[in-house]
Amino acid sequence: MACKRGALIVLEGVDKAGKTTQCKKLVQALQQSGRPAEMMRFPDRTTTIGQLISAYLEKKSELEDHTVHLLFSANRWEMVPSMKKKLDQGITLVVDRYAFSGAAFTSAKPGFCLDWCMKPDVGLPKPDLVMFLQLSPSEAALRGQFGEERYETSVFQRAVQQKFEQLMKDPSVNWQVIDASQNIEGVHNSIMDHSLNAINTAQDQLLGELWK
Ligand code: 2DT
Repeated sequence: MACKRGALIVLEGVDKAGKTTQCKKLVQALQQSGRPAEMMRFPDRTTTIGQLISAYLEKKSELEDHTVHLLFSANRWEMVPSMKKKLDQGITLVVDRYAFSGAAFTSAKPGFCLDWCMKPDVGLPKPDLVMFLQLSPSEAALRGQFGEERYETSVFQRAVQQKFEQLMKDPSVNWQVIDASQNIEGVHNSIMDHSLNAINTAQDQLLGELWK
């Protein structure tokens, strides 16, 4: 490594937990403190694969459940070369959803097991830190109606939450649970603390491989 590598930091959580807001604030705060950082999100709806996923989520098209699961995974794999390049250049990547959403959402559908759902993402760049923004379904409901996209119902979100809880039992991943019921600044401060730790630790370590 010519320069110290950036950290791969992921934010996960159920809908309304504030992931996107917090990703943006984290990137801004890191940049302001002189640490190169960029935001990414999955699905990345800008690529050809991402457009197929986006049409499915907007209910403009139907896709078979296994097929769309593999497309979500392919949408991560297609970004891997550019992710590795940026991390090598010392840029910290702050990612809004990753393979954990992939496994949690599909395995919440009938007929899917978590193990099968994790398989296509085995070997992806392993996050140095995964923060789960924890918000109870009742608190999420207070933040307003769900949107119109596929998966945006309280019944499905509860099933997804249970799958996330199973994924968080895996000690090979650096999970940190963040209380997302605090105000925006409070949540941000916790996220910033964990992120600075992860950035310091990651710079002297090789990037790992997820679930391997
Ligand atoms: P956003 O609202 O954050 O754009 O998410 N999803 C996401 C999956 O089912 N599998 C995946 O691999 C990922 C990354 C979660 C769009 C929806 O897509 C779901 C919500």
